[in-house]
Amino acid sequence: MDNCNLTAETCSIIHCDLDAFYASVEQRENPSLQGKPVVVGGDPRSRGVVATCSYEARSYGVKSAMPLAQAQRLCPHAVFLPVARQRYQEASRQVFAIMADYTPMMEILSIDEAFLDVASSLSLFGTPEGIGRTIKKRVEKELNLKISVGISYNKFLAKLASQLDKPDGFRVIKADEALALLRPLPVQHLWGVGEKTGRELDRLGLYHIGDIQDLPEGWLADKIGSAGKLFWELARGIDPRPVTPGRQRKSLGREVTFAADTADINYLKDLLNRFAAELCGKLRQNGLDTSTVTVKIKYNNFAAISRSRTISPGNSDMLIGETATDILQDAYHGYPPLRLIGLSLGRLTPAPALEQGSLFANDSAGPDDNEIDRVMDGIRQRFGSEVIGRANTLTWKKHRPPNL
Ligand code: TTP
Ligand code: MG
Repeated sequence: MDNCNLTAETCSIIHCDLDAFYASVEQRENPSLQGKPVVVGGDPRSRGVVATCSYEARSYGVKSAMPLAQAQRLCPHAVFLPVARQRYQEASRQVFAIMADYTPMMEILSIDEAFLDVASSLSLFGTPEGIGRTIKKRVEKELNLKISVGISYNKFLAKLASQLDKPDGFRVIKADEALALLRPLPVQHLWGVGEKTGRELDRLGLYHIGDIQDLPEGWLADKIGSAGKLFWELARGIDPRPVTPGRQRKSLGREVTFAADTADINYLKDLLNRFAAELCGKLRQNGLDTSTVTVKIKYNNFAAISRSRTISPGNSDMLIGETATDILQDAYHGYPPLRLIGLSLGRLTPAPALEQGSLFANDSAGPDDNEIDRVMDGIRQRFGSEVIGRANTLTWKKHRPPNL
C-alpha cells in the first residue's frame, strides 16, 4: 500500500543515492574488506584527501574531503585504497540502467545519485513506494550494492528522505507530515544552506527549520536577499522544481593535490592541458559543451582562489586548455608555491549535433580541432587514454603526481 497522501500532493518523486559508493564498490570487489573501515582516496602518506569511506570508517570520524593523513590518525587500522574511477563509473551506469526501467523521467545528479518522477509510470508499475522498493531490492540483488531511497511530493523532501535514513535507507515523507518533520531539523538541511549561509542564519537567531517556518513571508528575503524566499518556501515544504531528464550535470571537474608543493608554471600548465583533454573527452562522450572554465589553486598556506572565464560553448581540448592556461597565467605569478590545482567546466549544455560533411569541411586548412579531438577519442577508446595526446599534454608524465 502506498503511504503517500494521494489526495493532497502525489508523492511521485523518488531520490536514490548509493551508500558509501566508492568504498562499497571496493568492498564488493574484495569481500575480505566487508565490515572493515575502508578509505578511498589514495596513500595516507600522500597529501590527497578522502573521496569517501565505508560507514565502519565513518564511526571513527573519517569523512569525505578530509586529508588522508588525518583519516589515518583517526582510524589507523583502516584500509586505504586509490580511486578506481572507471570501476565506479561502470557500477554507476548499471545502477542508472535499473532506474531507467521504471521511468524516462530521470535526472542524474552525480555519479551515485538521481531523481525519478514516476507519476506517469504508476499504471505500469504500481505505487511510487513499490517502485522505490523494487529499485532498492534490484540494486542489492543484481549489483550487490546498497542504495538509500527517499520518496516525497517534491525534490527537496525526497532527497531529505533518502539522507535522513542512510545507510540502507527507505523513507517516505507524506504531504501531511512534512512540516512537523522539518520543524526540529537544523537549518543546514535546507537545500543551499552551506557553512556561510548557516552562519548568516545563526546571526539572525534561526537555528532550526521551524524558526524559519514561523517567520512572516518576505522577512527573510528582506534580510538576506532572494535566497531568503527560497529557504522560507523549503522550510514550508514548498519546492516547485520539476525533475528534468537530461540535465545530467552542472559541471565537471578534476583537481590534484601535489606530493610536494610546486611553483613550476610549465608543469602547472601541462597539468591543466591534461585535465582539459580528459574533461573535454567526457563532454564529447556525453554530447555536451561548456561555456565556463574555472581554475582553482590552493597555496601552500591553504588559502585558495578560483578564477573563471566565460567562453562561447565548446568542447575542444585545445580551446579549453588554452583558456585554462591563460587564466593561470593571469592569476598566478609563481609565488607562493601551490599544493593543489584544479580545473572545472561549468554551464554544460547539449552540443549541437555534427553536421553531415563537416568532418572534411576544412580540407584546405588541414584538420580542425574538433576533428583531431574526435580521432583521438576513437583511438583512446580502443587503446586507452594514455596512448595519445596533443603535444601540449605530453610533458606532464615526467612529474606525474602519485594520485593521478
Ligand atoms: P556521496 O553520495 O556524497 O557519498 P557516498 O556515496 O560515499 O556516501 P553516502 O551517500 O552514503 O553518504 O558521493 C558519492 C561518491 O562521490 C563518493 O562515494 C565518492 C565521491 N566523492 C568524492 O570523490 N569527493 C567528495 O568530497 C564527495 C562528497 C564524494
Ligand atoms: Mg552516496
